[in-house]
Amino acid sequence: MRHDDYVTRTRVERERHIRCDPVVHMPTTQRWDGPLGEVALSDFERDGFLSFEGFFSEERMAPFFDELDEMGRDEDLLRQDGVIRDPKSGAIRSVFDMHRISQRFDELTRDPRILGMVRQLLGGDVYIHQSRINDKYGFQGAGFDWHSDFETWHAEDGMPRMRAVSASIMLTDNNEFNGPLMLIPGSHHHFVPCQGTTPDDNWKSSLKAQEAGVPSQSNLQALVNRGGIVAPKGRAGSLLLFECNTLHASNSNMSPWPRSNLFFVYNSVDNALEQPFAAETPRPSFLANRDHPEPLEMQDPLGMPFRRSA
Ligand code: 6CS
Ligand code: FE
Repeated sequence: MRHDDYVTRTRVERERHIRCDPVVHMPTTQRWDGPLGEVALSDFERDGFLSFEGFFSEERMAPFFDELDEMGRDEDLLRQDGVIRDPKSGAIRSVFDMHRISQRFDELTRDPRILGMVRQLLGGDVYIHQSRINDKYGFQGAGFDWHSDFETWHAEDGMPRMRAVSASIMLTDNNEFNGPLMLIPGSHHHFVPCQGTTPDDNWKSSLKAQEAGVPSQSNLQALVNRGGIVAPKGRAGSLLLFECNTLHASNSNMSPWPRSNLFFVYNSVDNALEQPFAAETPRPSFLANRDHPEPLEMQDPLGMPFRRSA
């Protein structure tokens, strides 16, 4: 039997416990070897996220919109498995594998500032575990229930350790009305096992509305009592980095304004996927990259690869 520090999806509920992995993985001697200073590093360690308003200019984001517009008219693309539609309205909810679909998005995964911060947090080379856009159209975009991404990636994809970070780039403004991401600061320090086994092919429904892998209300209550809830907002081009185990959720979009966020999930090359810990079969590759992880190399925004220093 494989040892498992993060047992979850059991028939009987298990108790929440403190995580068994560091939050910032870079060894202390090289901790400052990157764009994040000590204050930012300790904020991330304490809260489980960092938010950067106006990280990219709105002009820098414009070509990404144009490309998305084009994709929205590409019928072949829209029929692929990685395109998830809202069960009620039929509108696009998520498009997975953005970095494989588009070179422009692929290059953005290697943005030197983002990659520099992520390498610092994860302690060395990283690759893309998952990429996606979550769209919430005005008046109709549905929300996402509370969850830890790591809980799903561990249970359903076999991600062994908490050593991954999501970079969420706001492609539209995120405000209090259009369903911004909400996080529970400090929740990443705890692992909350979830009750209920994983159904076969769970992803076919979980990406529309999650049922397995949602923490109990008593655990959510306890963690919110300690950390509260925050919803970082900002203009298009703002960035949020959040730790893979930070509990998060979002409300539906009741406003007329669309909310579209891009997510790149970076995983350490030393944390490659194994067999799922709590599901029969691994999920498809557009949800969980199982290719031999090639470390990402920084790419300068004008298209020139950076030379790696030793
Ligand atoms: O199942 C997943 O991998 C995804 N689902 C959610 C609700 N968040 C993260 C991830 O994209
Ligand atoms: Fe999530």
